[in-house]
Amino acid sequence: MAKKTDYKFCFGPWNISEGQDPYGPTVRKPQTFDWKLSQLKAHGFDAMMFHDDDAVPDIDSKSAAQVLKEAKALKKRLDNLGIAAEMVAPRLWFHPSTIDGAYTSNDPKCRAYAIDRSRLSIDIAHELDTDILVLWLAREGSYIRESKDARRCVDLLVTAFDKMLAHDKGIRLAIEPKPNEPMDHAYIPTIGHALAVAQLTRDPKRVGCLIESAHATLAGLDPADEIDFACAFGKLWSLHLNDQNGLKYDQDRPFGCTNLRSAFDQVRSLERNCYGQRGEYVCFDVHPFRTTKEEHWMAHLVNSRSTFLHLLEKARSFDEKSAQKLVADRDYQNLDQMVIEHLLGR
Ligand code: GLO
Ligand code: MG
Repeated sequence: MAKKTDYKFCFGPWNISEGQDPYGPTVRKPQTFDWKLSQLKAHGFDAMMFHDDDAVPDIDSKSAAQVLKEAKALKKRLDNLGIAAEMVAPRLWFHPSTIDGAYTSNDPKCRAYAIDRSRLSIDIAHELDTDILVLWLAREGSYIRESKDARRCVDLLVTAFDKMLAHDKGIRLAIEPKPNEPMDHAYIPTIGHALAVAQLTRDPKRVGCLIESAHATLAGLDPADEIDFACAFGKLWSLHLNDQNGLKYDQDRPFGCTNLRSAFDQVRSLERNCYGQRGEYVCFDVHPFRTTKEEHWMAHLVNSRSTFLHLLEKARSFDEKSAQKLVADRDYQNLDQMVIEHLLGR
């Protein structure tokens, strides 16, 4: 029997969020970075994900030398605590230069800013000893079709990725697709798009993807099928598990919160693809409900991890033999019921 994976878990500092939404301010006082790190360890997580400016705050006001000095100091702190850095992601959606997109901005100066900042993020990743640069292409899309040339934007994305790949021979780019929000339409909405663009770059084997459950759902796709698709290419290098209740704003609900069966299918798919056996982490990109009190602030992360582990038990104890018999007999009706009863614990 194949060796069972011991999964490793992580989250990002932004997942301990303060409750701001477009209609109201924060409702919890910001926590210190040290508190977040201590919670991570205390609750059985192994690594943290970092935006470049989570690792080095106020990054745009600092020289490259200063940024790298601070990244080095952070690495020391992480080492002392036994915490790994899972990835670094350039936050290319806050700065005035990224208002009209980053790599696909119509303004060449803005595109240059985005590429420079991405190269600096790669250097931070290097200091933090991770070879994964996550690219959530937040503003690479349009509000109206006529504002950008979508054909040219594909070229601009490839140009940007090529510059990153050339900057560091060891870096791998993990594209995190999302179909909409903040844009009306994004240029890389699905894993298929991400892996197709990877083929146009100078080193396709260093361009892969990150799947977020909610983003797949927003694209009208099944997250488990997206996982299988990415794994068929050996390109699933990171993962943001969470949940999403239908086609509305990106909710980042706790894993399994809305569709337990879909969560079960995602875990099954991870298992059959041996996700994690090449060092990949299970990350939860989840946010607390706005109603959450400070004393319950870690619950959405702790619960997501616990649901994952319960579903892992369910995936491993699923009676595959009986299931295969039903498949052979094309008795999907009873296969369906078998899954339901298994999830109900009968
Ligand atoms: C937003 C994304 C975002 C990214 C994060 C890492 O919808 O899921 O949370 O995962 O910024 O780049
Ligand atoms: Mg995400």
